Amino acid sequence: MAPRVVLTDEVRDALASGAPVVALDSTMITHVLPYPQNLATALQVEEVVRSHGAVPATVAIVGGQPRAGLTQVELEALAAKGQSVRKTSLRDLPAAMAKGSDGATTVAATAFLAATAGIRVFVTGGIGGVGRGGEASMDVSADVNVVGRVPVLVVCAGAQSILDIPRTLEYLETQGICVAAYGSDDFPAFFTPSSGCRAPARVDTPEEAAALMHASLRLGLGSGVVLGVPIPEEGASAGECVEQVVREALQQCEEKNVERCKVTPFLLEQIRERSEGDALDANVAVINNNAAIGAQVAACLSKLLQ
Ligand code: PSU
Repeated sequence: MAPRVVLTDEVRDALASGAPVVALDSTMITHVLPYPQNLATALQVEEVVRSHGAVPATVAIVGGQPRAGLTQVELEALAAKGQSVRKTSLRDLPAAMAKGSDGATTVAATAFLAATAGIRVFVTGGIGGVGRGGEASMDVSADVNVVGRVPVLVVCAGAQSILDIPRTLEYLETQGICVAAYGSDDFPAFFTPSSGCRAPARVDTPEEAAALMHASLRLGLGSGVVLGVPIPEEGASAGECVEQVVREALQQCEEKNVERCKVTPFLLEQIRERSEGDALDANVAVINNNAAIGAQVAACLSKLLQ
């Protein structure tokens, strides 16, 4: 039987020798950033990971095959195809494989495939969570479920404030997922450094973040860790502009009594229409920053695991 996740030689060798490896998701490339900025960012993020001493492994489904580590030609193809590549969450993996199609992996699918390949650290932009009105619509991303099932540390800038962050944190708690904020007491909300919700734990260095994951592995919890890294200085003002749009849109929803399940789509549409450029700048700043911190955490963790 073919290996469950096909690795590049570089990723396989790094894992075999216990060297640090960082998984990266592909939805960021196909569904979040536009072409050609998505390609430039994907290449840059891999370079950031390398410059901090880890091997990058972008995860995607290519021709029905789950992969960790893509060639530049494959990254270029994925970036050019953009949203025509299917956004592939956990439930979509069997169909993508059976049909031999391409798939851009979400946080849920990437975390699962990374864990299957033996990769312990995964860097992304933002995680999915409980949607506004999710208590009625049951709009809960598989992201916050899968991280409860696989031993992977997910480095992200939190969940966007278009989601219901207090309920997202509740859900993470129910799943027994260790959640920490990096250099902050508050859990971040992607475009803004604070969601207004306190994070259950705080770490201030890559060593401390790696120690959390190491403890979780030693306990055999079987679940992952979510590390929320606030948006860095260089993306902060663009992020604040997007956040302002979200706040105004939320106000409108309240005034117009918009049905709760329609709030998230409305907010997303408002971000797209009113602050696309700022959202792009903020996304790029976030992903590069997360990659730098994630690679340092992976390097510390690989030492602890030796
Ligand atoms: N939120 C973000 N950025 C993202 C996503 C969500 O701020 O890129 C993407 C990720 O791929 C995430 C997915 O895993 O959306 C969640 O989608 P859903 O809610 O359908 O599970």
